[in-house]
Amino acid sequence: MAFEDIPHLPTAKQLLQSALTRGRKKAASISKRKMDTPLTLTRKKERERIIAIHQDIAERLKSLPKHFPDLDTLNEFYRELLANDFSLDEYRQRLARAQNTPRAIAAIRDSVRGKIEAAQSPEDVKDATKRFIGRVSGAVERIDSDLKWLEDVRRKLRTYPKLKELFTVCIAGFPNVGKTTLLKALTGASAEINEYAFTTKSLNLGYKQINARKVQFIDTPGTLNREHMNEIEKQAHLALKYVADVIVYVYDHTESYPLADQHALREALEEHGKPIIHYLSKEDIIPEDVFADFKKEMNGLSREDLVSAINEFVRQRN
Ligand SMILES: Nc1nc2c(ncn2[C@@H]2O[C@H](COP(=O)(O)OP(=O)(O)OP(=O)(O)O)[C@@H](O)[C@H]2O)c(=O)[nH]1
Ligand SMILES: [Mg+2]
Repeated sequence: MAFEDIPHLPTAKQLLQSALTRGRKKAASISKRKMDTPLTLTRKKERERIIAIHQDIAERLKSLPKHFPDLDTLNEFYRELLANDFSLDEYRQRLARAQNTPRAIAAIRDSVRGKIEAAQSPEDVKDATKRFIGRVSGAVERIDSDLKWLEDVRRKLRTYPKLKELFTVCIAGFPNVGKTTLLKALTGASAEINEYAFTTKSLNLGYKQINARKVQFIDTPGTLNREHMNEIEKQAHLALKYVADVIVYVYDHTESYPLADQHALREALEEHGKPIIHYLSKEDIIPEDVFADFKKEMNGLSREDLVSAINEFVRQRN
């Protein structure tokens, strides 16, 4: 999903200015031929002007559906994020309106063209062009709010995590348990690690080649608030729901959060119906027997065993 490639949208005023400039240049480029009378020369210039005006607007607006995501094929992760920020119906309507404007302007151009051909004086030809520009201005101004709205969408889309369509492992768990540290150890991704909770404020992504296949890792922020999720918690929730093929649930036996709570969050994650690997962090600072018990009782894995466990899921998928 290359949301960052969506071109900036002009305002109605900019769209019109650019088209008029192009029309003016085009008209100026038509030079008088020997046989031309003032009337035939004016006709030629105005004909070319209105064609250029339409073309300029069409070029800017017709590519919109190519750049803006098609809701029918958009990954559910992004569709739900978008639906959370904007009305999808409104999105469809506004996009369609902007996209259909060139067709409306082409119809105006064609009707004005007849008037240009029929005009009997250079003044009448220029009058026809003036009326054309008036009607085009109206059509463009009518989509001014659509363009502004779509520009807001474009800016928002750029802030969404740039996920790839790959086998995906989501790393989840309580705050401060070592999720980002694990991501970094596995993939070398650069991301902020701190000794305090809620360090991760956006989805951190990392990639690792596992068994000749590129695997995507998503480090989610500690998802604690399930009632009123903030933007990042929502992204994490949607990644777990729609993107994850496997969840690595990070347990921390050192301090902080009671184990019962850590179990409860893991159980809540089972709602997604994804395989969950139990991983125990901070192996280096917890007593050996605690680690051994975790391994036995929870079918828990150390970092060493983790990659081969993920590898097994990747292999099954192939
Ligand atoms: N000794 C030791 N410390 C660790 C290990 N993993 C993480 N830590 C420490 O635990 C703290 C939290 O690590 P993070 O990786 O930021 O934890 P997180 O789960 O991503 O935290 P949030 O993003 O806030 O949810 C940091 O001080 C890390 O250095 C580990 O395996 N061993
Ligand atoms: Mg983190």
